[in-house]
This record gives sequence, structure tokens and C-alpha cells, in this order.
Amino acid sequence: MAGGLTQDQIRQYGKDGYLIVEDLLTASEVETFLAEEAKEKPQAWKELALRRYTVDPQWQLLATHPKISGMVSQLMQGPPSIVQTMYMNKSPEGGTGVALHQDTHYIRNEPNTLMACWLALSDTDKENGGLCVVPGSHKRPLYETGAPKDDSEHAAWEKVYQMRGPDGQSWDEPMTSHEIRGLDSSEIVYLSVPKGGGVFFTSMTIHGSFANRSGTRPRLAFATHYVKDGTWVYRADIQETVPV
Ligand SMILES: O=C(O)CCC(=O)C(=O)O
Repeated sequence: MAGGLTQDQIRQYGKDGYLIVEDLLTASEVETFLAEEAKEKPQAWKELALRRYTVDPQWQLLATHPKISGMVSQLMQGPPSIVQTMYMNKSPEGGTGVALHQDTHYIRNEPNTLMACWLALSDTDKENGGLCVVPGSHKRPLYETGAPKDDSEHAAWEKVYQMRGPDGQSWDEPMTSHEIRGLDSSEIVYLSVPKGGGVFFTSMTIHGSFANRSGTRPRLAFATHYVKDGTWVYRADIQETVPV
């Protein structure tokens, strides 16, 4: 699949572990998504959780967007399959963020080809809880984590996931929301991404966000996680990946 990234952009992604690209979506694509999202949804849709892209045309459009999937193919050097999609509407009155983590903490996969495209559906920055990253962190090992420490910044949860291995075995695994321990906070870079722009990042890149303290500006974002065709995803709830 042809993609629109230059060799310099691909090199930058390899060096930093993330890449910001503006104008991935048109204003009308963003507005159409948000208008559909504002409508009441059936229970069956809600229950699809991370797999809404399999039935919802707007979610599918963002997850399979040719401009974006072409770039994902370039970055992962092969055909992508969709693992999950998430829409995150962080309210201006202190809506909490996702504690800093590496996506491999949440989605174990082999070989580890997981990566994400995070799309800004409103203007996003430090004040309204925009995405933050630690440049170059994708070259480090997987960090130790614990439960998030500050619930005014980060949501904390616990869940049990069913896992399935390639040998047919299945087992339950408890998971809590992850917060990396031992991170030097001066390494965190707070990104400003305008509406319609996006950030590509690897599953080892440390990223997350803090609460929206803007008082007036919602932080709206849509993320799709992809693996390269042929990758095993252990979590049963998102194991059935869909080629783009
Ligand atoms: O947008 C955020 O707050 C965090 C998103 C995230 O962790 C992800 O897309 O993997």
C-alpha cells in the first residue's frame, strides 16, 4: 500500500518512536464523526467496546482511512491489521487522562509489531490534556508499572482478561491500569496536535496524558492500534484482528 510519508519522516519515527502528522483528516471527516458520535447508540454497539470499528461506519472509516493506513504500512513495513479502536472525550472540567505507559503493557503480542495512530478530533495541547510522549523511549525495555498514584490526573481500574496462546491454551489474567515507575518527569514532552492531525507511535514508546484543566475545551481523540499481518495478540477480546 502506497503511503504519503517521506524518508525523513520515517527516519524521525525510527529515532523518536513517534511522529506527528498534520491534516490526516479533513474538517468535514472530523465533523461527520463527531455528529454521528453525539447520537444515542444501541446497547449492542456499546458492548462492542474496543471493536466498534467492525460495525460502525464512522469508526471503520477512521480505522481504515487510506491516507492513515498507507502511512501505517510504511512505518510497520507490511500490511496492517486493526486490533482495537478507542474514542476519548475528555471533559474540560478535569476529565482524567491515561497514566504514562507502553502499549505492550496492555496488549501483549508476538512478534511485537503493535503501533498506534492517535487522531486529534479537537485542538489538543498540554492545557486540555493532550497526548504526551517520551522521545526515544521505544529503544528501552518494557518498564515496571504499578497502579496510577494520582486519581485527579489518571483513571485507575482493575479487570480480568481472558488470554489465548497460539498453542490453543487459554487462561485469565488480572490487569490494573498501568503507570510506569521510575520515570524522570523532565523527559515528558507535551504535544500540541491540531484538530485533524495525528500521532503515530510504537507500542514501546512511553505515552499517556494528564487531566483536562482547560475549563472550556474538550479534548477529543480517536486511536486505532494496528499489528502487522501475522502477529499473535494474546487478549481474547481483541484477538480477532481485521486486515485494513
Ligand atoms: O489519549 C490518551 O489520553 C492516551 C491514549 C493512549 O494511551 C493510546 O492511544 O494508546
